[in-house]
Formats: sequence, C-alpha cells, structure tokens
Amino acid sequence: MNWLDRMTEDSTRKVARSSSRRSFLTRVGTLLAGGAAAVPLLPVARGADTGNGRAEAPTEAGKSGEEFDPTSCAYWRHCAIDGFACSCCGGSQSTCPPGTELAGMTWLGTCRNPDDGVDYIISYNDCCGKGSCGQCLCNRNEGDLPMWMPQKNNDTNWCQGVASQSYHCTIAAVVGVAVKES
Ligand code: ABN
Repeated sequence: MNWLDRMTEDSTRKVARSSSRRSFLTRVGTLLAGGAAAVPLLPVARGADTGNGRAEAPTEAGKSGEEFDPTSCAYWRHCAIDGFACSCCGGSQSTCPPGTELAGMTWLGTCRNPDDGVDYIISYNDCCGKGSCGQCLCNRNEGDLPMWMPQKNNDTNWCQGVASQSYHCTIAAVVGVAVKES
C-alpha cells in the first residue's frame, strides 16, 4: 500500500469513527431529553433553591402582628408545630441556637402565608444537644395524625442521627411551595 492509500484510508476511518460517535451521542441525547420529559412532576416545587435545600422564603420583614412574629405560636409557619419555638431560645425560625445541632430528620407541614395566600411546605427540624428550652411551647396540629401513623405525627423527638438525642427546640424553615395534586 503506498502512502497515498494509507493516508486516504486513515482519514476515511477517522471520519467514519467520528460521525458514528456523533450520531450515537445524538441518539443518547434525544433519549435523555425524551426520558426527562416523561418523568412526572413531584408535588413539591423547590422554587429558587438557596443552595441549602430550602426555597426562598416569602418576605416577612416589616410585617406586623402575631402571624408574622416568630416568637408567637400564632406565627404563620407554626401551623403544624409541636415543640419549643427556637426563636424564643436564642435561635431563629430557621436556625438553631448556638451549641445545638440541627436534626436532619424532620416533620413536614403545609402552612398558608396570610400575606400572599400561598401554601408553603414547612420543615420542623428539631435542634438537639441541650435540655428542653422551656420557652414558647407551641402545639398546633394542622395535618397531624395520631401516633399510629408515625410519619404523620408531630409529637415525636426528631433528634435522631445526631450526636445527642436531647431535644432543645424546633425551627420552622420554608422548604418549598405546595402544589395541588392534579
Ligand atoms: N419534635 C418536637 C418534639 C420533641 C420531643 C418530644 C415531642 C415533640
């Protein structure tokens, strides 16, 4: 085979290899795009994710009244809480007090924000590692079911999977917007 034959064969093989790879990738891409469109939407829209798995919370600054006071049991996010509100214990509605650890396991509720009329998914995470805070004991039970449905019962110590099972208080973080089932 002379050098011209070899060069022609090499470049033909190269073209064949790259064009078949391209068409393979095209087919895979089409399959993935089609597959993604076929996945059903979950009932929770995370909205603008802030990077910590929580959605952007609706603005509460400047709003007055008990429904916007995180130290009140009437606070709108507390509609399904059972515990000491961390806002009364040196933390806030979305952060644990210093010296306590946020539990990853959580009780979820759905509360309506009276300002925008939107239903939000609220995560009631317990803060652990210190004895009971003892302040602002709130027991509102929207959506709560008895103990025999443990996944729907808020009267549970969620200080699990953390260094200490000692319960201190509960935060009420907005994690998403509730979407009606169709
Ligand atoms: N999730 C709050 C809580 C902690 C301990 C016992 C009951 C409820």
